[in-house]
Amino acid sequence: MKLSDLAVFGGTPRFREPLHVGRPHQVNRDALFRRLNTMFDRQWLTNDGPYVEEFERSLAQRLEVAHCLVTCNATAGLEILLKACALTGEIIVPSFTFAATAHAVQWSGLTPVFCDIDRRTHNIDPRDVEKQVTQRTSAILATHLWGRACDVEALEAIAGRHDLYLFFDSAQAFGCSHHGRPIGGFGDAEAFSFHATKPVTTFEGGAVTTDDHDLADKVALMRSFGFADYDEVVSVGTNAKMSEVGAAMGLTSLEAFAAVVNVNCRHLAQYTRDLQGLPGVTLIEFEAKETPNYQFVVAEIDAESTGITRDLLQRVLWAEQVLARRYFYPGCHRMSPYVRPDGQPVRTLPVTDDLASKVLCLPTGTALGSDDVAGVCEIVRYAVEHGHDITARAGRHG
Ligand code: T4K
Repeated sequence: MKLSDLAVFGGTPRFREPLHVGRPHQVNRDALFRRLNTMFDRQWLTNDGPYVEEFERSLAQRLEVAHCLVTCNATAGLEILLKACALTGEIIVPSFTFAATAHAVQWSGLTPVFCDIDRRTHNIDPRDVEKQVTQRTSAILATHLWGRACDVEALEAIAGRHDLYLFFDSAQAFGCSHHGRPIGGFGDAEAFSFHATKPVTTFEGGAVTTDDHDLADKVALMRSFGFADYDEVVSVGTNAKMSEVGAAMGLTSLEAFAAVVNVNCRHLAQYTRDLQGLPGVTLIEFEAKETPNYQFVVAEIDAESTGITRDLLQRVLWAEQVLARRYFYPGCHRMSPYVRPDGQPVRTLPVTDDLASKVLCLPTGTALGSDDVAGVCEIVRYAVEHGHDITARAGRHG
């Protein structure tokens, strides 16, 4: 292979069709259509229908939590949670997370206070969390990034010491565990996502899980206009219900979950093998004693060792139709709704900034075969082994 064979320099793209970081997983369509037929026969399409109830029961059992309340998406679930607890002032959140974590706080009229992360785990750093606690802080909202659990115990201790609510954004952590216990029952409550790209999907959807009976009652009311009964509104509320179509898909998708995790796990093992020994390319690892869902293949690209920046490597890959993603660049603290009027972040977050310039998520999921993974690895290996030459040539071509 020569440099000019790379699509970024005019060669033919390696893949005819784009490879996405995560396409929706296939489900058993016959099973789904059977459920939809039943739904039409029952003439019950939404508002706590039988599929929603069945899906909630299955989830609560699986997550070993007293209450599971499904919602139209995770973002709405988080917003309802914040509202249900009547929070005020500041909520401590990681910056290195999907924008929805911060948006749910800001959208609720609260102030997100961004925290730095631990370099090894990519999760919120409890030491920095404690430094950010003020008189105005009312909660910590921590993300289990990539499905790897936060330092739950340290966060619980901080929340306990300062009398704060503790929530987890578990949008990426369905099926994952912490010290062998399913994520879902930690803190005061957790919120999951069942977006189209998730290992369990309801097209759009989410869930709030909690062991707190009062909180569960409030969330249930608020996701359905505050209706306690017909004509009886007892709280403010919104419409964050999941439809029966979504829940039917969720139940069907749940049946495919183990197979999806197996495929993702196999892909990660292949990436790890094929990229082994490549200087400056590190894949994040998952603890074998936990139950990761392996939804993300996360590489850290160290430009000093590779001679090619993460961004240029991404350009090389995109040209080959490998749509690798810079999740979660640039970090919420640098996104325009959250910066100061002069465009600068309110706080500097050195670890977040460093990782936001290094992380590249590679394609995985059931839409990929092992030949696809091998092809992606060949491109990454070639690009890194010729990092300096590619950088020089890209510089000349702009
Ligand atoms: N908190 C955290 C920590 C989260 O990660 C998320 C969601 C949330 C909260 C909010 O959850 P929800 O309110 O959405 O339930 C995607 C997902 O849209 C988002 O749900 C997810 N996190 C995030 C990590 O990834 P984008 O901006 O990358 O979306 P998009 O459209 O580019 O999709 C990703 C890939 O999937 C693309 O390569 C295209 C492909 N795709 C997408 C869809 C929708 C398909 O092939 N088919 C499809 O139908 O955010």
